[in-house]
Order: sequence, then C-alpha cells, then structure tokens
Amino acid sequence: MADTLAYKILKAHLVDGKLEPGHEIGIRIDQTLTQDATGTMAYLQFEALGLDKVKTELSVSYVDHNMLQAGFENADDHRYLRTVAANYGIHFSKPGNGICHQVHLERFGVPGKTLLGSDSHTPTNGGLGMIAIGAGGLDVAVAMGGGPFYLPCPRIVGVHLKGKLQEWVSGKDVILEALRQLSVKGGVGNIIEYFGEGVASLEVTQRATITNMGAELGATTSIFPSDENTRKYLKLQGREDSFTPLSADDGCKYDKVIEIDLDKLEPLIAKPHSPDNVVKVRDVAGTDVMQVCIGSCTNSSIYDLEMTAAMLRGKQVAPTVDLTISPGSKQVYTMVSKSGALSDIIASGARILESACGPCIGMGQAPPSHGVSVRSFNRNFVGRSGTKDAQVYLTSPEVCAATALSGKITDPRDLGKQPRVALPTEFYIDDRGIIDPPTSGVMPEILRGPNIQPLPTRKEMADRLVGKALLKLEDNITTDHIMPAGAKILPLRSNIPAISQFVFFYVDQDFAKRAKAEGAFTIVGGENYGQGSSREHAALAPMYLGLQFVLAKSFARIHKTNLVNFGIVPLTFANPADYDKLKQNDVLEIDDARTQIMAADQRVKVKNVTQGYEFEAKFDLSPRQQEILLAGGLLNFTKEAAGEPVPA
Ligand code: MIC
Ligand code: SF4
Repeated sequence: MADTLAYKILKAHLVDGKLEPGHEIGIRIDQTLTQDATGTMAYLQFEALGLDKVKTELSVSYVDHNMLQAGFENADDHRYLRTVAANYGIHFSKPGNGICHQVHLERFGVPGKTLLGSDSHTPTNGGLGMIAIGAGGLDVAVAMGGGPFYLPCPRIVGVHLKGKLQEWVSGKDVILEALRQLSVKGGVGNIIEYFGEGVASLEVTQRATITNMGAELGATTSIFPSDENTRKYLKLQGREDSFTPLSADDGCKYDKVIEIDLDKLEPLIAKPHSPDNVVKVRDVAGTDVMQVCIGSCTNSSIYDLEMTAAMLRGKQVAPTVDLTISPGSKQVYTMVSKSGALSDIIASGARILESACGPCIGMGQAPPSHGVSVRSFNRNFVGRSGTKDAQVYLTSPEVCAATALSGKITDPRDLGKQPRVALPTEFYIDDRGIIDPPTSGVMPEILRGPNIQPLPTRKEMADRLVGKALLKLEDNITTDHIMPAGAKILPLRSNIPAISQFVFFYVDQDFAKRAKAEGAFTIVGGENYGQGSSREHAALAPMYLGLQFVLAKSFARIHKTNLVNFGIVPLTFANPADYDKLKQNDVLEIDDARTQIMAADQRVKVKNVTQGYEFEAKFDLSPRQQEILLAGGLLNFTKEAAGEPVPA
C-alpha cells in the first residue's frame, strides 16, 4: 500500500493500536525534549515513576524560557534541572545555549525518528523529516520511562507546494497562508504533510519555521520530506551520518489536500489577537509601530538573522521604534558575530537579547500601553506580550526589519531588490553548552530550592462530580487565558499552590478566590478549548483549585490529554443548543460518575441543578483514557499498573 511519509514513520514506531483514524495508537518515542518552564514538573513526575534512567535513545533538558533571574526561583529550577539530568542520563542544555527547538534541529534531530517534547512547538523538527509531537510534561515523563505515547490516530492533510518562493516572501508566509486557509482549529486531529515541487525551494530553516507554526493550526504535527536540502543542512551541522532520504510513496492518498502556490504568495501578517487573523501586509501597511521583535523558535535561524542584518546594514531603526533581536541559539549568535552581521545589527540601533524565548513568552520587553508590536513570533494572544491592551502582529523577519526601519508596517517589496543571503558554507559547531550525563562515578545530589514544591496528588475519581460553572467562555480559549505565563507568573511553574492563584487571572482577577470559596467547580467553554501551549499547568493548577470537569463545544488536542492526565473529564455538548441555555454560575452535577464514565456509548447525563433540567454530554476517549480518569490521572494509573498504592 502506498503510504504518506507520516504513516511510514508512525508504522515503524507503532507498538499499540490500529493505524486508522478513529482508533487510539501507541507509538515508541526515540527522543524527548523538555524546556525549563514545563521541565521541572516533567522531571518531578519522572522521579515519581521511580525509574533509574531514561529509556529513550536521547533525552535533552533545555533551559530557555525562565531566563530572567529576578529572584531565586528560576535559578533554583535551573539547578534542579541540571542535577536531575545528570542523575537520569539526560543531556542538559545550559541557559544561553539557545531555544530548545532551534538547538534540537541543529544538534540532535534525525529524519525518520520520533521526538516527544513538553512544548507545543516541538513539531519544528518535522522540518527535518521527524515525527515530532508536543505533549504535556507527564506524557513526556512516561515516554522517558520507555512507555509508548498514546494519541488519537491522526488523519493526514497534504499541503501541495507549487512553484517557488519569490523575492521577499519566506517560509513564514507559507504557514501564515496555511493558517488563513485552515484557521487555528483546522489542523486538530491531523498531521500536516508538505509535498510537491515547491518543497525543493525551501531550506531546512524555512521548513522548520513552517512546521513550528503548524502548532497554531492545532495540528498533531507537521512534516517535510528528507531530501538533498536536509542532507546539506545535516552536513553543515557535522551530522551527515544522521541523514536518510525520506518521502511519501508515489500515489499515496491524503485525507485532504490544500494547495499553496509559492509563485503567487505575497508577504502576509497576522493581526491581533489570533495567528489565523491573516491579511496581506499591503492591507495594513502604514500602521504606526512602537516595537519590533525578531526571534523566537519560529524565526531565529542563521538565515533569518543574516537576512535581518543585510536589511539593517548601514541604516537606522526609526526613532519611535524599539527593535529587539534574539538569536535562536549560541550557534546562530556566534555565527552572526563572526560574519559581522551582529555589528550591522548593533549599529542599526537594535537591542540584542539572549538566545532564549524572551519577549515571545512575556519574559521582558512588554510593549507600551496600547502599543503596536510587530513580531516574527508565532502567538499574539491577548496579554501574552505582558501588556493586556497591546496590539501584536505576527509576520516574517523581512517584514519586521522593513517595519523597524520605517516605523510603520511596511511591505518589503517597497524596498526594491531583496539582498541575497545564502547559508554560510561552514557552520560553527561547539557543543560545550550541552552537558552530557556522566556514565559512571558518583552522581551529583539533586538540589531543590524552596520554590520546588512536591507534586499535588489527586484521589480516584469520585462518584458524584458537582460544582458551579464558575466561567462560561467563548471559542478558542487558549492555555494563556487559563494559566497565564510572563515574567511574574512563569517563575512559579514548580510551585503549584503558588501558581494556582493566577488561574484565569486576566479573564477574572478573582477567579482563584472564587474557586477556593467553592472548593469544587466546573468550567464551560466554546470550540477549541485549550488551544495553544502544551503547559499541563493549565490542567494541574485548576485541578489543584478543585476543577471537576470541563464542558466545551470541542477541545484542542494537547489540553484535552492534559485534562485526562490529571483526572479531569473533558466533556462536549451532545446538543450544541445546551451551551446557549447554560448560564455562568449554574450548578452542574454528574451522578454515578464512575459508572457513567465507562459507558460504551460515551454519553453522560448532566444535571443543571440551578435551572432544573438534565442534558446529555459526550466524551471521546479511549478505554485506556477512561481507566486513567477512574484512577484519578495518569500518575495514579501508571502506579496502579506497577502495583503501587495510589491516594484513596
Ligand atoms: C508557549 O509558547 O506558549 C510555551 C511557553 O513555549 C509553551 C510551553 C509552556 O507553557 O511552558 C508551549 O508552547 O507549549
Ligand atoms: Fe519559546 Fe515562544 Fe517558542 Fe514557546 S513559542 S518555545 S515561548 S520561543
């Protein structure tokens, strides 16, 4: 049978289930990655599993998010991550070494392998022909322990790339066009596979921008074939031996195909406040801008920075604009410094930041009030930048640089000919920022500072789930709404009692107080509830406050799994009209929950106690997930399977 590339790799890694949409599959994971903001929790969970060493081919722990050390908290986390990595056979990428996805692409990604990462942009490495999937920290902990990763078997959407990229148009425009066509929920349940003659015109760095931002489509992952460009990139990284040519079989069938004609593509931009709010740059050209940020795991490669420098060379950033630049990795940083590009960037008046996520996750550089910020990043949700009323636009580094120079959103085609920038012929390789785990001898003590609090536990599922619907929310609620990040909140990631005080903080500042007063509560959401990040804190912290179940029109993939992993039932409305009938603060109740959650028809009866009626809700869970819910979460389920006691 002729297979898509994604199915070929999935088939080679299948350890459980049937590779058919509608079934759950378990796949073997070759490599894992974590970053610091999700990593502390993932390693606390790995420790709780009681294993000696990771069982993967490769596991890497990166530090790239919580880089501001305004107090002891982040430094404590870094130290814990370094010492825990040494003890369990994990490579540790030091702070300053770069953004996890960029460094992994450079130094570790291998075509045809599977990668599971506790970050939603793990699909970046799909640009090298990997199946690279984002997940919650607990799923990554289980995979590090050698367990399969379970997911609903995806459908494959083929993106036919025709023609070749024109001047001033880049990989970012390809993914913005895909977002324009498919929307932020268009990829849910799908793998996006790129094919066609246009593929050859894209370097691995451009492909990685595209697969990275496939996360914004809600896709399980995105993948490119592994071809001569892949070989070239791996060779430049001194890793040609990792190369294998990979492509879909001739005549394979995609579940759906969309076309993007690169010849016709124009510079695009996503307007506030959603990555799919895409228009032509021309349509918003002339808008006054106060801040421009170039960097993030989407657009901080050597190509992106050399292009930016070529555009800024000999010019000055507009007096009204603050331009920040974050190189994606130490490799990129060093190479732009050796080539002289860094001097051009500095001379233009740009502010140079560390190789880290930085402003992308609100770690500094919050825009001014009502400020317009144009960024080469991937998310522009309300408040994510650190300024609630900021207007954040997402676009390519080319549009960013043109905009920084003029102070207004600018279509770079107005600047004349695009400078020619090719990848350097030699890459700077220095892995001393990655600490290999010791293979023998005395292991360092695992050091935990006061910010690292024990994991909260959950009891087995109760037979009666009841609570006020403390919020009734609209469509596309993000995990940034549920569990905000930013410089003030992110340092509390390893302290659930502390971080839970900020659940839904920017939606309702009193939310945590109201939740505590209730003891137990429920949430009602619209379509695509929980889109965005992989942060399991968006399930764990509400669980800690007493969340019983979420009733929504539909769920985003990672958040739905995270809810199940922490024993919270994700329910959808059997009849969408029931969403309209329901009011915030109605008390919702499920009786015989333990029996109902095992129902073969996957339907439960929910009582609206306040309004005095009963309605039907559905769930779409595998038998394994039903058992996880009964056990009160994946950690209990895994312990039960190993014959260990779980909290009663
Ligand atoms: C993000 O871009 O939202 C993050 C911060 O990288 C998250 C992970 C996290 O919340 O720690 C993600 O994308 O998964
Ligand atoms: Fe970091 Fe931003 Fe990428 Fe998330 S999206 S990993 S915060 S750079």
